[in-house]
Amino acid sequence: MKLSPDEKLEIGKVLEGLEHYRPKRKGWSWRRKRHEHRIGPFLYKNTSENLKRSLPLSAAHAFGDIDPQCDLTITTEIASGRFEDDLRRMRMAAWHGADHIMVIRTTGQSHIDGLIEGTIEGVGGVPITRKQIRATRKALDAIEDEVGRPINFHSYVSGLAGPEIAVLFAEEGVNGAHQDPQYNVLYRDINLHRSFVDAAEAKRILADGNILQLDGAHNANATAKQAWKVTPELFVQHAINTAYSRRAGMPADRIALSTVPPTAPPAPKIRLDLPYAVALRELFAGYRFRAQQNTRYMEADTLEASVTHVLDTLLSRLTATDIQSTITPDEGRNIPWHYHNVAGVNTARQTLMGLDGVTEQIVLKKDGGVHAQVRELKERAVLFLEEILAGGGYYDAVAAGQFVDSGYFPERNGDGIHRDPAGGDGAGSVVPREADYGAPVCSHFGTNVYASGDDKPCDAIGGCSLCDASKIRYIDELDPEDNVNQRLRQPLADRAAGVLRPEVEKHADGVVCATLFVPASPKVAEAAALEMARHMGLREPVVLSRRIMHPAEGSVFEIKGALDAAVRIEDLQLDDRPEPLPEAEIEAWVRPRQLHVVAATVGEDEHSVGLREILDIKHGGIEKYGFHCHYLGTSVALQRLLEAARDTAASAVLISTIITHERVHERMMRELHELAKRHRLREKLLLIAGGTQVTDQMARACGLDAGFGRGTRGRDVASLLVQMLKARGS
Ligand code: Z97
Repeated sequence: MKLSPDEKLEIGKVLEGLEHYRPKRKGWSWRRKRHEHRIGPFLYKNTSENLKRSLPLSAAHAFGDIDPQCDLTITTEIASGRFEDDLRRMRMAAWHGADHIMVIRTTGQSHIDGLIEGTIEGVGGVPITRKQIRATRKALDAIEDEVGRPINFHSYVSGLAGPEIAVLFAEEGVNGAHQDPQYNVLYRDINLHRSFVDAAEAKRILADGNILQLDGAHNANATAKQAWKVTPELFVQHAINTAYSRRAGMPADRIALSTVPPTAPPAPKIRLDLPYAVALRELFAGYRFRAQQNTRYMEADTLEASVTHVLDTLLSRLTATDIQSTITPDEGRNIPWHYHNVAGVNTARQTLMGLDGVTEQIVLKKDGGVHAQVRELKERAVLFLEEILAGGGYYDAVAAGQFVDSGYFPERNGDGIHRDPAGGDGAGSVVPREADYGAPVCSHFGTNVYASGDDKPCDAIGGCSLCDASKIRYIDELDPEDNVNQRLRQPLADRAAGVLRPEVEKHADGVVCATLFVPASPKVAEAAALEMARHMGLREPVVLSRRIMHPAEGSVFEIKGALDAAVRIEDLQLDDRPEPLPEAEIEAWVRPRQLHVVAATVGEDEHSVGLREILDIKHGGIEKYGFHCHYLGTSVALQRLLEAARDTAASAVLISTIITHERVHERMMRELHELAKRHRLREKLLLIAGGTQVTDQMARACGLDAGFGRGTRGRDVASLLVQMLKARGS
């Protein structure tokens, strides 16, 4: 399957022959770092290889459309609830620089007791099935070819089906996974013993599959009432999972700690979070870090969330993270939409490029305040560990509610999570292994009778699904209603009919978002905003975010609702004007030629602002490209303009005419053309008119070379001048 940038990703092609598809590569990929990397006008210090195709940051046009890629892996979490929608979102995110795509599953899939087949639609995610994973990997294989960089696909190994899920991931080429038995225990009430036994097996499988593991410590941060107070415990959680992973056979560089800067403004974020990050780096030297964005204090305001994200990313750069997560500002709002994903990815990309090389200029103080805070955090973590030992070990500590207590250890609040070691899902399901136990796949922790000689263990059983893909059984979706073919019906029918609908959450769902400011007190304003949204034709409007501007003066609301609008592409009037030439190309042609232009408003027209903006360098007027502009003033006689054009040997005359009563603007244009002809200047001069009521068609009908209306920028005029002068052989 090959993607072409100007064509949509065809889900039909992804599904075609899916039962036989094998991933192109397996295992985790890091970006290829470049230290001294010249890109456009700059020398970068912390970049990786450029992409083959991408969409640069908006400001890039001022720097030759460069798109430097930072050296950190960039994560985004995609979870539309339908895998076929997710694939398009992944492609968009990849074009903006994401190369670690996490697909969150149905809420609480850890509660599902085994692998499930058949894709049912999830609440905020899709359950993990072979079909969904394989389709995703297949699409990502094509997307990574399109952008020119490996893309890591990530999901979760948890719940009672953990080891089975790990096998599935290893078979299908999933590249990264969360795996942490403490997550099962604390957040999903799965039996302690079962969780740790399963974890050893799952970790072994992930290790053999070269899959990067993320732990689950960040969940304490997201759950605790006061996230900055669980910091000592976070170190302990990282340590338990890391030590356990090593014992299960994971190499250090396949273990990534999932960390979150614990606070957000108005807390004094950097003062609290920096020592935390430094202590973590010092304690876990040699391991990889995945810096998750702080979502604990993320409210509905996306701008506020973005600022926290920028500060999080600053910490990542200062304390050497390997993966920067960009969980969208919408995770805090539970509405993971693709354009917020892209905004999150761009926040990280923009921040990291802005911080390029910063550690060569700024060093963290090793003494004083930070040092003392680092030491204190470590001491509290050691005390936490000592208390576990004194209390009889990990199981007893969990039973006693030592974890996710919102006291700053050793202070305690008594609100920690208690789990009975003999209780929870799967309690009593762990049985001792028989001495002649034979594992069904080669990756296995512990006794396996087949693993005796030098041969692969599965040789004894005629191969396993990890070594021989033909052993994998592919089961398609079983639900006759909720399956991809049914769900695609409407979108494909729309496509065939040339119909477009707006989209936010799901393909062509008609959802739109609107921003409304209402000048009243908050309650009145909110009710009014919803009513106004209904007037706009939005069905079932809901307020997504509200911000009081002033208790009496008014509030601003972000509202979403459904708009029943289907637009036929064939009915659209498309702007067929060509894109203006790139700025650098315009300047390179104009500057050496010393071109002159005369300009004025004509007739009895005193409206000079529009024309001045087209000429003036300050707002991007044509002066900027090297045109010598002779502005003659307002209400200038046409005769005078032509004399000035002759005196300066100008290439063009630009007139502005705003007043239109009795069609005076058209008369001015016609007269300019006639007068230039009479003076035998017409061939030498380009004659161009501008004004709010002027159109290109009108200006040409009046004998001029071009006309520009509302919204014209200097670049549009300069570009056309260059093209016309070139065509005349100037
Ligand atoms: C992140 N936004 O980026 P369920 N194991 C671990 C987890 O953290 C999770 C699961 C399993 C977050 C991810 C929350 N984390 C979202 C260590 C989920 C899977 O029980 O199937 O819902 O969770 O890390």
